[in-house]
Amino acid sequence: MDISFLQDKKIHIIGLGKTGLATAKFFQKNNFIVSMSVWDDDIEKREQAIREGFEIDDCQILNPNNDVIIWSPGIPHYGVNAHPISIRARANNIPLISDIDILCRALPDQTMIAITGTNGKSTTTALIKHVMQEFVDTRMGGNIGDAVLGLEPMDSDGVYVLECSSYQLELTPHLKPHVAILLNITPDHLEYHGGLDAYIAAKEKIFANTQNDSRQKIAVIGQDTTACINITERLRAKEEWKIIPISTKQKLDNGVWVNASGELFDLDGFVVNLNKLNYLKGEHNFENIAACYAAIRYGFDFDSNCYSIIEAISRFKGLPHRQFLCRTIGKTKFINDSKATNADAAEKALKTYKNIYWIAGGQAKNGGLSGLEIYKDRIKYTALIGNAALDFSKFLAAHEVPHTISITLEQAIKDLWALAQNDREDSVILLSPACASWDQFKSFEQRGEIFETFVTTLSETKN
Ligand code: UMA
Repeated sequence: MDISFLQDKKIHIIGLGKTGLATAKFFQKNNFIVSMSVWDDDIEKREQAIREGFEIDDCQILNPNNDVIIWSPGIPHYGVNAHPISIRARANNIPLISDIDILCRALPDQTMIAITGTNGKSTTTALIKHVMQEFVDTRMGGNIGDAVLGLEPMDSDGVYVLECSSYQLELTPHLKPHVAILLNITPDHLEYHGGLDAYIAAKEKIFANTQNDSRQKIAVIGQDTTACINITERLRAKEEWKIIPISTKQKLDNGVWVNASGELFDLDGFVVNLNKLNYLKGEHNFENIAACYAAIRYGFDFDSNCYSIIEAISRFKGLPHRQFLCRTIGKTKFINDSKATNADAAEKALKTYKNIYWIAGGQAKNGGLSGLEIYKDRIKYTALIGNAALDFSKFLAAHEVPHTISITLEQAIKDLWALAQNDREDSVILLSPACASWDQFKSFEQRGEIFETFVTTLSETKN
């Protein structure tokens, strides 16, 4: 990695979460090239930073000729909530940049795949990493959780797979991916961006620059949301990208699409029926698969055919806690969807499966289970846990959904397994709580891990 463009600069790292800490450690190792300070509004983080030998500076005085500010993506930097350091930076004409921007400048020739979208970007990123590593050395980072400057170095022929949030895209003017993927855009983070137009503009920045080399640049764009269709039109007019549209809602003559029966088509015709895959279920996952397939099939020239891509996709088990198939006993599948902390997220799981033994409850969100009653024919029985159990019980009773109040997760699994074992049809025991976890667990991750632990202890014999 060549960071000589930063020679003798003063780096200010703002925010000491995942991004800031990894970035600070990266520059600590390279302190012969740059000097550095850090800042976080949380005093405990500042004290910890001092113990680790970092200089603290809240950038009261800035030098436009010499200072570089690496900004953590979650810290507001415009509008009424703009952080004071961002205001001082703007007054001094110092741009705020992300850790990803440093990576892009330090590795100008490296192949990069960037992924964004409102929904599905983490699964798509992890899926692409899973498939790409069959063919080439690959690193994955960005919004998915691993800050990019903390990733292990690799050779110049390796590929970075970067999940980019709208926050990060605004801070990354040097992003020049060979393959850029925009899955979908629906309203999100509007308070941060100050409105839908600004959010869409941030997402569109994934296509702002193309790498100045001879390779064809590929833009994979979902056609199932209006904002993305409009972006496709704008991009077509510029003729810088080869556009591969994708859809799970409409037939596309020049793209990758999935029909109502789950059949995936590419530019040459039928490829595979995605319902045959063991792990990635549901229409939202079909969009993720279509994006991954399009990116690798049309963005790279590996010694592979479409079936080796599909074969690798078929082995991807999904992200932890997101409709993750953790065990199958006889005709029953156990699905950990602990990440479903609200009704919208639980809906994705309820519409994916049939004959569901459902675990719901926890710390309720506004609206509770409202809207999910339309899936009652798919739900065989529900076990309710946590603080929401009583209210949810009233809701389910009003909609004639059979249920019990199990209180704890362990009891819920026992209650449902006792019933599911006697079910002659294929069934799923689904943890998709539509609630936050904090009444009974530290996090949704812990809730999912405990679910999986209990499930592994179940015996295959009948009670
Ligand atoms: N802080 C301040 N002042 C403030 C606000 C925060 O000093 O006014 C400090 C906090 O005390 C904390 C740090 O800033 O120490 C947090 O910075 P951050 O919010 O940027 O979080 P990181 O831990 O650096 O994580 C970020 C992404 N978080 C956000 O964008 C909110 C992570 O995405 C990402 O995984 C990580 O960088 C590594 O790239 C998470 C996320 O929620 C998953 N993303 C949003 C989403 O997916 O919807 C965009």
